[in-house]
Amino acid sequence: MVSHAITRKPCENFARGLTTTVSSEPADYGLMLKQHDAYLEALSAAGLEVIVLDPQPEYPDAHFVEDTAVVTSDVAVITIPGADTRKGEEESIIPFLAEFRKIERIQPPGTVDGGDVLQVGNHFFIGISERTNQEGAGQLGRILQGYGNTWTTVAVGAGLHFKSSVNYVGQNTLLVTSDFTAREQLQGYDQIVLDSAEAYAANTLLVNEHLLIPAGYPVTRKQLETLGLNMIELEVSELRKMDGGLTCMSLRF
Ligand code: CIR
Repeated sequence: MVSHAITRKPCENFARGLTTTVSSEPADYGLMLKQHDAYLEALSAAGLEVIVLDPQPEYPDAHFVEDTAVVTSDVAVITIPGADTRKGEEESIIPFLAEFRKIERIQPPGTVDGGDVLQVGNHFFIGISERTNQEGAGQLGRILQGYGNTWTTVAVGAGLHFKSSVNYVGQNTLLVTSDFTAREQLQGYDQIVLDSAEAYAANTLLVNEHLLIPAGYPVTRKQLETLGLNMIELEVSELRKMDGGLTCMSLRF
């Protein structure tokens, strides 16, 4: 069970953040705030005390707080985000996490985005991606190991982050896109394999027996219903335009 979430209100210029998504409509701030508010409500409904930090206009991607830290029951590991425009976002999160956890830090030349790190019990999958390098993954893994955890790296071929493609939905089950099903590191878990037209729905977030899922993915919703969890569907149109997903907008611990 987790009890807290740290989030950050998106800033007005959030649409200047990084994105590879081609969209006919530019991202809309009013709608983004509405979707963000609904997300905060869903975290509260899952039993979390939600901390909302102020927007950071100098970092248009800063509401994707997940990328700035990896928080376990023992420690908060502050990352160095892999994208140049995001380096520095992690600094302002430190005092808030320091109230709850011992702080450790990734050191250069390591880079890690929290979006590449998936915790399943005391095991951590660390994706090697355009954002998370081998050096950063190794540093993170060794820190986590020092607190009694295990870890493996996984190559992220497609998609922004590991958790753009793979997430844990409880009951020893991973929700995975088809290109990850055969990965050696992911064997030993049951798998729910996403319909290829619904790959974005891989970014589903399990919080205390609640599943926050993106709206508009009916096949995935049906597949996930078999788990018997409380499902909360959330609109994500503006988030998606900026390559973001439901896990990205909070640090849960
Ligand atoms: C970026 O490209 O860094 C942001 N526009 C999206 C980050 C999404 N974060 C995540 O999946 N953890």
